[in-house]
Formats: sequence, C-alpha cells, structure tokens
Amino acid sequence: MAASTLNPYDLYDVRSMLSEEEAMVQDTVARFTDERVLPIIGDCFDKGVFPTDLIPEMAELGLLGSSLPTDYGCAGMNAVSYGLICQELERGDSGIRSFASVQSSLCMYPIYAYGSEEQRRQWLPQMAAGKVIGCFGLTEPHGGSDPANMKTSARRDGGDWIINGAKMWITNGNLAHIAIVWAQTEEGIQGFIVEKGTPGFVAQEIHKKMSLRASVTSGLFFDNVRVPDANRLPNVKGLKGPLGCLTQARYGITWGPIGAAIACLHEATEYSKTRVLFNRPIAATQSVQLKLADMARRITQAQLLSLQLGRLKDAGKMQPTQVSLAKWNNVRMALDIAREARDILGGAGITTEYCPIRHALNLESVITYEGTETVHQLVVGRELTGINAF
Ligand code: TGC
Ligand code: FAD
Repeated sequence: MAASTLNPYDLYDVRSMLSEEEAMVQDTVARFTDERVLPIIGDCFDKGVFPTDLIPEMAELGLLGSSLPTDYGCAGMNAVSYGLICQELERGDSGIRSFASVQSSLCMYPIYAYGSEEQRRQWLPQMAAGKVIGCFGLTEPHGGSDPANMKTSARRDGGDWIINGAKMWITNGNLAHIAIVWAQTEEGIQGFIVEKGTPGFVAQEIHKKMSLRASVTSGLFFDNVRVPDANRLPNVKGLKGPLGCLTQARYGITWGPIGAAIACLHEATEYSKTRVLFNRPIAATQSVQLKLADMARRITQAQLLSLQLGRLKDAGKMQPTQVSLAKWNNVRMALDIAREARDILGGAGITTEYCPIRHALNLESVITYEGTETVHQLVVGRELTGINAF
C-alpha cells in the first residue's frame, strides 16, 4: 500500500488555506504548547494549580489581546490567527486557553470597544504585557444562562458608584488585578472596572473542582464597593455590552476544542497501534478503526466550520447565531471524542498519565460556560423559527 500523504489531524488540508502569517502563528503557538505546556500540564491539573510562570511567555508571543491594535501594545492579528492561538493552546489544556480567552476577549476587548481613550491607554498595554490580569464578572449565583435577570447593582453616589452583589464561577478571579463587572443601574446594565484591593471587594477561590483544575475559578463579592465614574465603561449600556464580549470569546472557543480533540485522537491512535489483544493491535480491529475514523470526520467538520467562521469574522460579516452553531457543534464534538478516546485507552485512560480524561473533564466546563449547549441550540432554533423558546 502506498504511504498516505494526508495529515491524519488535518485530512482536508485546512492548513493550505492559511496565509503565511496565520501558519506562522500556528507554528509558534504549537511550539509553545509542545515545549512549555505539555511537559507540566498533567501535574498542574493533578495539583489544581494554574501555571502563572507561563503568563510572561504568552505575553511575549503576543497572545494576550492578539487581535487588538498595535497602538495599544497588542499584536494586531486577524481573527483566524486568534482562532489558531486558541486551538493550539487548548491542545495543551482548556485552562490555558481559558486564561487567554478571558484576558483577550472578555477583559481587553470591552476596554477597547466600550472604554474611554484614557482607560484604553491606562490598561491595554499592561494587559498585553501580562502585567495586569483581568477577570470578567457576568454570571451570578442564581443562574448564569439568564444574565438579563442580574441582581448585582450599581447606584450613583455623587461622582462615584456603589456596587453591591455577587458573581460566581469567575475565571482568573483570584489572579486578577482588575475585574470587569457588569451591574444593573438606573440606566440599564453597565460595565465597571473594579480594581483588586478596593474596600468591600473580595475574590474567593472555588475548590473541589473536577474540571479546569489548571485554571483559577472564583466567586466575587461586592459589599458597598465604591468606584469612581472614571472606572465605568462609558460607551455601552444594556445587555448587548456583555453579550458582545461573549461573541468574541465564543468565537475563539469554537477553535479551542479542536485542539483538545486532536490531542485525544493522537493519543488514542498511538495507543491502539501498540495495544495488542487477541494477537493483534486493537488498531487492526474494525470497531476501533471506526471510532478513530469517526473522530477524524468530526474534527474535519469542525476545522472547516471554524475557518469559515473566522473568514466571515475577518470580513466583518459574522453573526452571533453562526457563533452559537459552531460553539455547540465543536464543543460537543470534542467532548464526545475525549470520552471515546478515554474508552480506547481502557483502564489506562482513567489516569492523567494520558490526556483524554483531562480533556474530557475540562470540556464538561467548556460545554457549560460561554452559554450552555442548550442556550446555543435555542439561539439556532430561534433563528430558524423566529420564536424565542428560552
Ligand atoms: P436579547 O435580550 O434579545 O438581546 C439583548 C441585546 O443584546 C444583543 N445581543 C448580542 N450582541 C452581541 N452578541 C450577542 N451574542 C448578542 N445576543 C444578543 C441584542 O441585539 C440586544 O441588543 P439591543 O441593542 O436590542 O439591546 O438577548 P437574547 O435573548 O439574545 O439573550 C438570551 C441569551 C440566553 C441568548 C443570552 O442571555 C445568553 O447568551 N445567555 C448565556 C449567558 C452566557 O453565555 N454567559 C457566559 C458568561 S462568561 C463565561 O462563561 C466565561 S468562561 C470564559 C473562559 O474561562 O473561557
Ligand atoms: P444555569 O443557567 O442555572 O443552567 C442550568 C441548566 O439549565 C443548564 O443545563 C442549562 O442549559 C439549562 N437551561 C437554562 N435555560 C434553559 C431553558 N430556557 N430551557 C432549557 N434548559 C435551560 N461566568 C462569567 O461570568 N465569567 C467567567 O469567567 C466564567 N468562567 C467560568 C468558568 C468555569 C469553570 C465555569 C464552570 C463557569 C464559568 N462561568 C463564568 C459561568 C458560566 O458562564 C455559567 O456556568 C453558564 O453560563 C451557565 O450558568 P449556570 O451555571 O448558572 O447554569
């Protein structure tokens, strides 16, 4: 049989559709993941710690706020490059990609898109350099899927605002120097930059997580927290503010799980070629080949979906419903593949010596955050029928 020229992890040669610059970004981040993330990440997951040492290196590579303009110390890359960054980081671990998503799409983006020029100049260069870390507080303890029912409030008091309430499940919460906090005001939902150490503001880390263990997740609590009006994001009011940030982050999340799925397919393929049972490697059985082929089929679909989504985004034509469809499809794809890969590894698959169980556990968060699978299905259903079924 002639040797195949196909790349098993890119059967439709999506790579050939990338520009030279996009391919270079992918290679650079892939190298970072291979050399800096993969050797340590299993241990970080076991211990439940986020590897903060990697932050300056990610900043050095331009991975923080990568799509924002160079005027603010950012790399000014396009949307496809941002997607590839997410894919390669999540091939390492969803926690590393989460860190970059939150910093870039949920904290730097709103400061850029909704902030004053002073706020942009004050925060963006330091955030791109990894010297200031952000977190994004939208979800509240009583239910994250319905952020319109927000209880955290901000009321004017002279030239200041007084914030009261609580946010739950906040990535980077205890790492962050600033929190982008969304609160109800008399004029609708508004965003505030709340600095660590402001009296009445407390971040409390959430423990006992079985998912995203190499990521910091926290509750944020606000007890009469006073912030000046200069810390309010002046250029947006209403739910479209936070939802606009989510569209940016969800776009990146359509790419990230492709990386996790590729890591799982790779592990399952290699294992199945060396695991000999009933006198042949299990890779020589039809049922294992069928499973591997199905993984490759679903990865290929996801790669094509995200690339086209990225091209639409770069053309300024991407719609939130398209993001919902891809977030739903690609996270579901990766979660199913991680579980199937775990099964192919048998008992060995239950240990973090191999990546599938770590990815599967992480993807249980990814399928929930940034809009649950049901939320995205209902967004697509609403697009088709014109009926809001939430
Ligand atoms: P609706 O009331 O119709 O719309 C309100 C306003 O928002 C606009 N809009 C959007 N804008 C940008 N992007 C979107 N995706 C948007 N969706 C809606 C809309 O046009 C309207 O504007 P205006 O000018 O008319 O006021 O809102 P809806 O009915 O569409 O929303 C319902 C629903 C359920 C889809 C929404 O509430 C939702 O997405 N819920 C899920 C909440 C969620 O995803 N939370 C995520 C929290 S952050 C997080 O999980 C970070 S994890 C990060 C990590 O670690 O990687
Ligand atoms: P709920 O909204 O209570 O949903 C519970 C169940 O009800 C789900 O299965 C949901 O699909 C279902 N459901 C909801 N509405 C309907 C409906 N109309 N019809 C049928 N079923 C429905 N949030 C932030 O703001 N910032 C962060 O940085 C952040 N990071 C996170 C990190 C992790 C590790 C996790 C796990 C979460 C994070 N989140 C963050 C929160 C995340 O966005 C929420 O968990 C998510 O939006 C769901 O909210 P909930 O957990 O309150 O579930």
